[in-house]
Amino acid sequence: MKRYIYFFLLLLSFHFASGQTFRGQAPAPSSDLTLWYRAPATKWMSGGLPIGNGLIGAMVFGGVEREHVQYNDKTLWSGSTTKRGSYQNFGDLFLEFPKVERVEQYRRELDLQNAVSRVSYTVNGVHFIREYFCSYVDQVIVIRLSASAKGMINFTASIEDPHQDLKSAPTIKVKGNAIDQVGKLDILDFAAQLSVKNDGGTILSESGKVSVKNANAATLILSMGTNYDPLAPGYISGDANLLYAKVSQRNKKAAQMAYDKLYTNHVSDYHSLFNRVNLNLGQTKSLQPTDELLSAYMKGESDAYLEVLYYQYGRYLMISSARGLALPSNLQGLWNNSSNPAWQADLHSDINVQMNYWPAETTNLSELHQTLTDYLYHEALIQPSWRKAAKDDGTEGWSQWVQNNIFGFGDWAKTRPANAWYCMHMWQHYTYTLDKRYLATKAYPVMKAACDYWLGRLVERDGKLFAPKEWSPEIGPWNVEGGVAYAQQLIWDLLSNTMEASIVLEKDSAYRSRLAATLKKLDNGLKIGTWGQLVEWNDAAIEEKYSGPKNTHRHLSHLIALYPGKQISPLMDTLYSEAAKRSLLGRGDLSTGWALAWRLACWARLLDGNHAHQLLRNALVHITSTDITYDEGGVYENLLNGPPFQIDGNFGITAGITEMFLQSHLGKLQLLPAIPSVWPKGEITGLKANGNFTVGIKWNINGESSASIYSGAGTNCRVYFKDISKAVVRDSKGRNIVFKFLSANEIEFSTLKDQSYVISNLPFKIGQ
Ligand code: FUC
Repeated sequence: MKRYIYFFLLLLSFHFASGQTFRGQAPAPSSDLTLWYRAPATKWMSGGLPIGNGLIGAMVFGGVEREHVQYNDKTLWSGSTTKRGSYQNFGDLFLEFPKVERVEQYRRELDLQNAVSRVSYTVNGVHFIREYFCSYVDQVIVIRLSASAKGMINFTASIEDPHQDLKSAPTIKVKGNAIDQVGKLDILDFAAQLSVKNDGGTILSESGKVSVKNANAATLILSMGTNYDPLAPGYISGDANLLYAKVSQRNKKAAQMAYDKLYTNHVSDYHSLFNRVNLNLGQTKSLQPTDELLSAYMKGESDAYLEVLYYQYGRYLMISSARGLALPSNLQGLWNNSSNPAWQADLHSDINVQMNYWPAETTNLSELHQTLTDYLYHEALIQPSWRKAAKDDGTEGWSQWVQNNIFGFGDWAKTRPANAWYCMHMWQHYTYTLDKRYLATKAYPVMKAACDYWLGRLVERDGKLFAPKEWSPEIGPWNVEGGVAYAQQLIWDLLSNTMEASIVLEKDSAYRSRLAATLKKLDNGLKIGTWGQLVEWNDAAIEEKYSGPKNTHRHLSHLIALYPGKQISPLMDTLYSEAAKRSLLGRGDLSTGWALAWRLACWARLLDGNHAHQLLRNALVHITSTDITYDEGGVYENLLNGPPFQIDGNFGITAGITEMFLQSHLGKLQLLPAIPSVWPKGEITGLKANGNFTVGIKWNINGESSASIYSGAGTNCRVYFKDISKAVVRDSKGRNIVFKFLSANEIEFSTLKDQSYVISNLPFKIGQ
């Protein structure tokens, strides 16, 4: 018996991983916002740590004897303009190290403040550090291996391509100190190159691998690409040779640079985006590894540290998966280790692509939104398939499908109102930036073409206009007549915004009158049903059958008007907001990952911070299943949302939390609209609001609360805050600014472009 106990205690004190024992606990990393672990990842989906530059990226496992870095390029798709295909794993880089028996002080981390992943450990008194990052500036993945003693870096690098079953399999060849990977999918050429540079010691290439012996340090550069071109006819430009030349040129350029230079290029570029928003919820930095922190959080034993980490993780993931090319992040952002991932990791448009961009404007990453808005522009107006889809529907403009590959091919089903949903993004990019040139050249033409689609498709019944043959994603029957809230609300939003855009641009007044007349007749999708709910289908029999108070379906398609739309708000009309609340209560607080995020945002829009926070708690539940599950969601130990991993949930939660601090969809800044009682004190800086305002807010239930507002456009500023009457507004020189009372809770003052203002004396209360 004693022996068993001894063995059990021994098990507790060591981690075992592929033959090594791990002992001696590494301290927490010094950087504040870091995901970290005491053992290498065993599973890609739940454990890997993602790095990326918006276009290419990798998942790092952190093995000691065998490192696995699986890499991706957002454009690597099988399929074509006529075949769905799938997003692909690009390849796997392996680094084999000498066998070790005892590993001490092991730590694997993802430093969100610098966008660097690290692995560190000690073997026989020598401390090894590896750093991994994906540079936007230099367009390469960089891996640096170093040690505390000279001559200790020994490894063999190799690359595997997952497409060996193709008729003409990709080739992997060693050329000097580099490994080339070259291949072709259905229509796309791809190429990658890994170069290895040693600092001291020797380097040798043999049998398809590159080995470094007794070096002081080594730097690996991985470059990759495809000949995908979103604007080219057929989406391909240039041949395989040109592509290879570009990829190896990029590699050579980076390989010639000192590691420190690559590192500082990367970190300063990343800081220019990431550092715009800072969140403090009074948390204390956790000294626990992230998996343990998650368990502690679930037991209610940790403070808001994990919430802040998770919030900023959404911004990190966005910067890492949505930059540089007119192609939105897909269902998995850009990370994928499979040739057939769930839903092909496609561009799913009945919620998912949209949700990927929910935090773009509000969390001050507006330029990243262009990876979606530019994509919409060329798909809607330049490439042929979306316009053909509209013609096939017997109308003009553009339309598209639920499942989309990157070559304009779509299938499964049309989700026609998604064109209006997408246009909400086109319009929001304008309302947050007030960039008129963008509105005139990009957004308005796309919006107008979407209006053309609906002007030619709406049908009249009893004096009201309805979208025919509609569907409420992804619930209930197809081809419903007589009004589906999802479609009606979105079309309402599209027509209203397009009218406003034409006013801003002072053009198309006749067209605007047409839109106005249509809007007047349009059923606006807001109707209250028998149990006080917001009706999802006007057809009473369908509504009764599918939308009972006990239906906990994941989609909230009929609540678009509440979030992300702007048709329903308790500040405008409590009749509809109460109905939305009924519907939301009916749908419940448990669902798959992304659906928790949508619920969270809706509760924030209903100004219920405690309920929104409950959804955050429900989203921060540790999941391990990698199967498609609709009823329960949460996060893996790497804090990616699922199951299975689907990145929209990460983005949706970040966007939803932002709605708890600041809302501006009604044309006024609603400060602290949904703060839960567990956050009595805090500060957020750098959020963006409609009207090109940058807003920071500091609150304290027992002290002073204030807001700082930077006016990027010099427009009037309206501020909503309960009992704002005693507020004081000052400019940056401390001069009092006179404001107008619009009500006891709302003030308005004029601003000068590029000037800052501080509102103090805000009487902050929970549920204010
Ligand atoms: C929609 C959702 C599913 C999943 C899929 C990718 O169909 O209903 O839950 O997120 O997209």
